[in-house]
Amino acid sequence: MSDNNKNTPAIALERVAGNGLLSRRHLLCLSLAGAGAMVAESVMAADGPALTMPAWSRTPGRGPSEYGNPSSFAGHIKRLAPPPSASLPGGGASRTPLHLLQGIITPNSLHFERHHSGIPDIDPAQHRLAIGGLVRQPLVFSYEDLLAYPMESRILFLECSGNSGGAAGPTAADTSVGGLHGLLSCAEWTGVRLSTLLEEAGVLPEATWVTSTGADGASMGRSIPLDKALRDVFIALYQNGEPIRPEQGYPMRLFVPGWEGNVSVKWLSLIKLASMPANFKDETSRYTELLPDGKALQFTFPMGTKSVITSPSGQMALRRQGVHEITGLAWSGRGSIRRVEVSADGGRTWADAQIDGESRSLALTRFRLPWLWEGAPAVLQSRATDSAGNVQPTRDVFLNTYSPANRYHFNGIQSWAVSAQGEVTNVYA
Ligand SMILES: Nc1nc2c(c(=O)[nH]1)N[C@H]1C(S)=C(S)[C@@H](COP(=O)(O)O)O[C@H]1N2
Ligand SMILES: [Mo]
Repeated sequence: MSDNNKNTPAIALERVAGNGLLSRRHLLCLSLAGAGAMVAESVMAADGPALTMPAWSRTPGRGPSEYGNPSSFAGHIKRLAPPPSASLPGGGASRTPLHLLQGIITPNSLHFERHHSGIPDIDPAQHRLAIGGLVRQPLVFSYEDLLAYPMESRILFLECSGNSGGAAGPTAADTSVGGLHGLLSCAEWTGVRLSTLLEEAGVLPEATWVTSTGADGASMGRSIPLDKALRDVFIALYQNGEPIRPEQGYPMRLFVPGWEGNVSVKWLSLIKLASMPANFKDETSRYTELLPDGKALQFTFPMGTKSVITSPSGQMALRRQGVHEITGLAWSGRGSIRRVEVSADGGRTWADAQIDGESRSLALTRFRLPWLWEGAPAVLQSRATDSAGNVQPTRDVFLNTYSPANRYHFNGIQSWAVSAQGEVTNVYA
């Protein structure tokens, strides 16, 4: 490996926007462009050990097990969970460590959690799902009953409408992308279409709303319009191939694709057809945007068009100059992601990022773009556009639309500052 090109790329780099953003075509040959050279040199420097057979190659390892765990060296990859609160038994939230993960799928153990009254320990043999209200024939289903229905699987994101609320606050918190935006996860959910069960119960013509209630101590309930319920809502029984976790609503939860997490009622036990919303506590006192005049919007269901850079991101540090991959996640509650643009100069100039794999409707989408960091301060941003043409707003545009006290449905552009020393911090640009 040549020693004269530590920080200077060996090939001609095509710059596509200010402050070092490079063409997507370099994604395929980042190592030629200098990043790999550094890695290879560190192996050379470590010389001896790299050429010796390590201890773990000289004896048999541990045998197979019944249920696997991550490597003990990956034990730092955890949900960001605050200490339990005495005033809210079982309540609170934990966040997905978005900065420590790759791809678009959230492992089940790291799916974010939001509980209003803790996780009930439900015996599926005793759990029932009742369907009543404005139906011809009220029905009751056991878990076994539901397992016998035809199922379908979809990769879908779930986001709390309180996610990123901290980014609407007056000062930029010193936190990670998971700490700020981690009430967001994406999984392959499998279950039974609600329309199948509603057809069996026979929806009466007066019915226009579907209300659902969970079996947790909070009896959390929400209402959704019937047309959405019939379009794509389902009762999720599996999460990434295994039965859904207690944290996610075992043995069954409502899953409402693209809509604020709160309507996807966990530990689902009752569905009632009605001619109007039930006006449950959680749909009247929270979860929608507070306006400058003190009124609040009623029922903001779909999640906004949004993206965040997950690396480099808050509390990380760039340890060398040279080419880095900027990567992050984009999503929209109104369709798929058509475009993600990235800026390294605080939004003055932008370049199109590469969408990784296919962009799925109502799922997280991963984006990537190479960036040449030559030691100058930078402000990294991303901006998503969805298939319906909605463009993610700047933070200022979002804040000017609502009351300064509003913390729901924040989807403004996130800025990460990179200092001359390579430290990455959350900033308001
Ligand atoms: N029964 C019940 N359903 C619930 C909740 C709850 O506390 N109880 N929390 C809601 C909220 S606010 C969100 S954001 C999502 C969180 O789902 P998760 O914990 O699987 O991530 O579940 C929703 N469904
Ligand atoms: Mo939520």
